[in-house]
Amino acid sequence: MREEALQAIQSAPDLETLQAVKTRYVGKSGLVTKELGTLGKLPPEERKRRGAEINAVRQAIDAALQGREAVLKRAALDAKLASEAVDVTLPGLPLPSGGLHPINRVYEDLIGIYERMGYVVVEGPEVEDEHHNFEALNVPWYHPARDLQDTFWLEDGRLLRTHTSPMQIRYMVDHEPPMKVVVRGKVYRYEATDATHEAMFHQLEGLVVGDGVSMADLKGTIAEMARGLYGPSAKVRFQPSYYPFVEPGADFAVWWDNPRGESKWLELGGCGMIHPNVFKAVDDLREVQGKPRVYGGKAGFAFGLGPERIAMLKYGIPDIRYFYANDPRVLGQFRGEL
Ligand code: FA5
Repeated sequence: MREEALQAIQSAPDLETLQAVKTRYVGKSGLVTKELGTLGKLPPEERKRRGAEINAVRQAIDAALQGREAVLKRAALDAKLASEAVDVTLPGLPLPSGGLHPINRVYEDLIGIYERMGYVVVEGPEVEDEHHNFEALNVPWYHPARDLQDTFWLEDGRLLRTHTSPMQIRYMVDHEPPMKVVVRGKVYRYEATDATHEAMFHQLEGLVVGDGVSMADLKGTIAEMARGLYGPSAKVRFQPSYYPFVEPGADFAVWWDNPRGESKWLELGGCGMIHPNVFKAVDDLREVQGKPRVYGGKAGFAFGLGPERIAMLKYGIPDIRYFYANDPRVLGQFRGEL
């Protein structure tokens, strides 16, 4: 029986068969167990000898079962691992990827340049009140400059901001000089659209206030931005211009050296030295909030520009309306690259 059992154990091909063999020999009513049951009928001398004999057989069988079980378990695990293995050489499933909108890419470029110069980046409300959008910026209601920026009015008397300049007021009311800030965000104008004008577009506003800030600082800052955008030989041009909230005021353009041979002056935006009336309006608002008047005797400059113009030239987009028409043929060209 010993040889027969050991033979059956060694040749069991899997754990199930091994379990059956175990039951057959050492289970409750297995052959070895039954054999032990017969001991009681033997005379004492015989019983001792026979008992030792059967126990030896049982120990041999138990040891063989244990050994075979370990071997089969190991084999089962190996087979499972092999069948569940991931083939890392298979090609992956393609993931559809989005991309940064061209305007956001231009913002990233511009903001990177200003952050390196130590500017703080802020945003602000798109729904504004008349006081921040016009009044405090030295544009009283009767002033003809209001016609320069046609306005979307809301029913409650508020409006969609026509430029990012109201954030100059908000930031100065909340902070004390010195300060270097850029504002990014959407602005809205009630005007007919064409290839270079949209009713919703973006601006980047700059504001610097401190002691002895000068026009030279303003020009140097715009020149630094131009070099950041177009390389060390970039040129800038300033022409006198009128904005009620600055004095003197100027428009600035950057020479755009285009490899496609379309080089030209790119009219980017307006700028100037902050008008004393603006500082006064800020201090008036601060006083209402119980804050000290701190802008008397300060000097500062501000500028505002439209990133759409930069993006149109950079990416060769001929019409500003393509940016916001959500045409996948346009936006698809910017997929994946960041
Ligand atoms: C302003 O909005 C002033 N707030 C800029 C400023 C800030 C001047 C601080 C002085 C000091 P303007 O209306 O020129 O200025 O607009 C600024 C820029 O926005 C323009 O140069 C142009 O690049 C862009 N822009 C103006 N109107 C549109 C439009 N309809 N569509 C697309 N871009 C526009």
